[in-house]
Amino acid sequence: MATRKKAALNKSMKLFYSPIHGFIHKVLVVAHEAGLWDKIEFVPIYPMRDGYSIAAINPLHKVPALALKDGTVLYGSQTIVEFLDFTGKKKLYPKPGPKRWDALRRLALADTVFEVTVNMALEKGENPVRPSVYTWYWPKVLRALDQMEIDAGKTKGFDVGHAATLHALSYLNRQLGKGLMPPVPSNYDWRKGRPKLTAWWTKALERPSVNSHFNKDYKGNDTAEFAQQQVAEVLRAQGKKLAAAPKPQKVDMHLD
Ligand SMILES: N[C@@H](CCC(=O)N[C@@H](CS)C(=O)NCC(=O)O)C(=O)O
Repeated sequence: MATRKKAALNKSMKLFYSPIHGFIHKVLVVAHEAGLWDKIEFVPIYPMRDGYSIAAINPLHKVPALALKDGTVLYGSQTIVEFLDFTGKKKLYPKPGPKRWDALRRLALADTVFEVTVNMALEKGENPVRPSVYTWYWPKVLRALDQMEIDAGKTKGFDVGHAATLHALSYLNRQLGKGLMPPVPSNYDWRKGRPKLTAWWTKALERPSVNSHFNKDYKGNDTAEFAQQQVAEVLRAQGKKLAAAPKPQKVDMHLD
């Protein structure tokens, strides 16, 4: 039996995600922290490239999505990280009480920074660009970064809110590097004037769960053909066939 096939047999879940260089995926960080890395078969999906469709198993056609052996598919990164933490070492969600509410607040803060950064990056490809998208979203990012600076000075340890903060900051870095639109200054550096957040970020980059993928090129198979085979496997586990799936959309938006 081929080595990849053999290795795949030991995996109890498939994680559909986009291996973007320089991006710290909170789902990957949590999977690693939970001790589940080896149980996962990683399936690259680039939802905005032709030929990659996950719509048959996730009606939102979004990544990340986590498929279990029985064909159950979890989507929404918040759902997936809670599932992974619960299934694994159960350490990134403090027990109900002030610490947990604070971790969840920071999770929401960071995930919204990620979401508005995605929206700003997508808007860049529009013609004409609606400047209001930027004037509305950018102040949210600035206020959130200031809150992260306060949080960095107060919180200890590493919880799900921290994983999400890495996710948001790394994605923001990537999009700032590619250039956003005014009023986002060109060469904006969120580290300037935020020494606690900068120190926290630098230290967090040393974690094995971050090293596992940060700034590493993806070495596995990331072809559309492989992705569609994996989608078909999930459908088979659900007792369905890929032929019944909606056709991939024609894509004219670009984001990575
Ligand atoms: N709220 C979702 C957001 C995930 C998300 O924004 N995924 C983007 C990755 S860039 C995506 O798949 N976009 C494709 C699309 O919207 O069609 C989560 O946290 O999982």
